[in-house]
Amino acid sequence: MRASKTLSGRQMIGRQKELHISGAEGIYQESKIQQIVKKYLERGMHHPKGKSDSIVVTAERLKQVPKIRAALPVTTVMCHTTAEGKKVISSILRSLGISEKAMDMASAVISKDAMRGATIIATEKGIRLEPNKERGVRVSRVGITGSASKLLSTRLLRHGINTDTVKEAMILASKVVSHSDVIAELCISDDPDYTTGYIASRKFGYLRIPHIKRQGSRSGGRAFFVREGADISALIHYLETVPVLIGKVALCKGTLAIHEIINSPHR
Ligand code: WAQ
Ligand code: MG
Repeated sequence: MRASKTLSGRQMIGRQKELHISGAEGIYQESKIQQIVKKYLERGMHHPKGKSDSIVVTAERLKQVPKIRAALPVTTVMCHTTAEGKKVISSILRSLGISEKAMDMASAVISKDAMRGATIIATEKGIRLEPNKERGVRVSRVGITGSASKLLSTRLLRHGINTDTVKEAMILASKVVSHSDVIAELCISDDPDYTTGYIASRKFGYLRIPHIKRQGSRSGGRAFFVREGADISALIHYLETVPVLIGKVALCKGTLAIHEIINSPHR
């Protein structure tokens, strides 16, 4: 589903600009489609970013058998302010070998107008690698099996975080970092009221970061940090079109201090 709004103003005579309001994707059994489309429409119609004037829903039958991948373990980093949030981001990304240049590029892209998709950034040189810089790369064809979804909900519930937002983000991140060329994903919601973001990596799992941005801020986005020399079109093909189902759930560890996480990586 993609919901958007057309902006036209005096500054844009003769041109129109599309503002991305909301998007969602998943893999579902045929019997669930009607229910899901209803939920997606609801989301596109009532969004804190504003009123959409176009909602496009596409349903496709999968032509490939989905690959089964494991979910990342979920941990919340202890973090109480946006200032602390900034420090947490740099220490995690630094521990993953991501350069200052690459971090600066990610924050520059994310603080601009929200893109529909994600930017791809080279881990050392810090340059952007996605071919379409306005749209970015949109991860799609990712879902979770029924049994894994139930177990995940039970585990998240113990920590009071069993929401669609957390589940969907963790499922997406598990697909993204299952590709060996992706070192990490940084995500900040573009929803003005949602101030918890995350960094996902094979090394540390899915690390939720409260206060990653100021309340009320409309900027947000995703950055995928990739290994130098990665085959970008193969990566984009995997992220956008290869169906992946999360079939195995990992531990949900609750809240930990940053030094506890960095000193005992998941793998
Ligand atoms: N593929 C690539 N980029 C995407 C996708 C996608 N499927 N969906 C969203 N984005 C990008 C796009 O630039 C959006 O503007 C931005 O990410 C934020 O998307 O555990 O809700 O859907 O509590 O607003 C994090 C949950 C929630 C943290 C993130 O993102 C937690 C969220 P949103
Ligand atoms: Mg959003």
